[in-house]
Amino acid sequence: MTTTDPDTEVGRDLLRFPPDFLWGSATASFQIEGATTVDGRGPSIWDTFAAKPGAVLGGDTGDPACDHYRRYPADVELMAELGLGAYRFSLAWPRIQPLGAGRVEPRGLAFYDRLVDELLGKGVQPVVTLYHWDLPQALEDHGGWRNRDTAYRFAEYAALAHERLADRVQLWTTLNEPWCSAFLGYANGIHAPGVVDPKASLEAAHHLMLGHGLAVEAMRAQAPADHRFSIVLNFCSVWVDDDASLDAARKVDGLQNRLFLDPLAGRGYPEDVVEDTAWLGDWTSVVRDGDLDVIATPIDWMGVNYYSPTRVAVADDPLVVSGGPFPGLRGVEFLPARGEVTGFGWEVDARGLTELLERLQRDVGLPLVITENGSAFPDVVEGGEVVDEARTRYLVDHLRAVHRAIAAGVDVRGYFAWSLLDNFEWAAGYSQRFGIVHVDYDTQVRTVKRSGRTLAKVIGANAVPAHGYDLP
Ligand code: IFM
Repeated sequence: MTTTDPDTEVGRDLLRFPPDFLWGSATASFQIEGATTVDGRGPSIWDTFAAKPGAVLGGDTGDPACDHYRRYPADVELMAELGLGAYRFSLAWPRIQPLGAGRVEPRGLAFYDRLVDELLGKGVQPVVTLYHWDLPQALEDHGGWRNRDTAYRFAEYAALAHERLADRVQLWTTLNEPWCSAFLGYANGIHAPGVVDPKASLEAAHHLMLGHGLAVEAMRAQAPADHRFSIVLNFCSVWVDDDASLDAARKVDGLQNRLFLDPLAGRGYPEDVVEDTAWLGDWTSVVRDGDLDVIATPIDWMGVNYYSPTRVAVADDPLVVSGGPFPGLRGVEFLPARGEVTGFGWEVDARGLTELLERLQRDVGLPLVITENGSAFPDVVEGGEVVDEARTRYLVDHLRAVHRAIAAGVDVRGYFAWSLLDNFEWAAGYSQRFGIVHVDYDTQVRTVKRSGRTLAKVIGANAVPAHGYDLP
């Protein structure tokens, strides 16, 4: 590949990123905060779900997680030591509105005030996600995202949180991965609230997207001109071995990527996905006049979460229900991962990220930020160190993939490693470690892993090595 842009020039040893590239790491409230009953926080669907026997591996819960609610100053100090320019974190809606509507809990807002001030004091730019899955349980008691009303409650909450932090936070994300909230939460129920109702999961997806649009409208109406709004989607590159399987790839791409991308881009819900899922019943009856315009309200950037490619093939029986979280998916077989896999069994192949970014540049045309990318491996602390070679390779290989996309002309503005800290990995509890910083859950001691030190060097150089995994 040749490049003419000096900012992304391929040098002999280093692949340089654009000068104002945003380097950060990401977390989410329920995964790290702990303190789930402190300072008036209301219960979330994840508190309820984790309390159900068998729902979360090992019976793990959100307490104490990383005890970040109390230890945030030390964690911010760590970010500064790593040289992070930005930190992506989420607000816990039930800390701010314990019942999801009405009464606001001042101690919840005060926590995020303190966190934002601490970040700014250390020169780390806060990037706020409003919803990373911890829906107030009181809203779920009325149907959660299956209920249209939740979209309006979300917009109210977004507006009040934004108003409080607007003088210090410019970069905002509405939802993290609505695919997961809708389909893991309501289609196969492996995530909170644990509902198994595929048709309702598509209705939930619509209400999530409506909530996103309403929230952007509400925040934009009160925001200074320099505020930038976004949504974060979890995309996958869908790979097949033969042409006969291309239609299987279309179906998975439709439910994973286009169902969310197309309405944001003003194209409405993809007709083929609506047709593929029609046998579940007409979920589009929840789409009211004007909803699609609200969802397509302009945003300023798109958050991209990428972990792994997905391999599929056409199934022998076109009507066989594929199972899993994809509502209404038929005639598709999911193939096993190939080559290197992570602790979760996810295939490691950074080519999927370059391919995805190039596709998003064509399909969306917005500035892109990698808001999550990372890998889980079973780390050990030895002699006070964590030598996580596999995660370090994953990190550097994926950064090269990002660089390749930038060199090919894709407008990528930043990269956030998932995750700053090992944390509560949802249904897998604490069994999967994604952190660039190790957390000892007994002592809460943090140990920066080799991957964390590598990211710090990458940030310092604003470049990744062209070959190998070491930076001076
Ligand atoms: O830990 C999650 C995160 O909350 C959302 N994106 C994927 C990560 C790894 O599974």
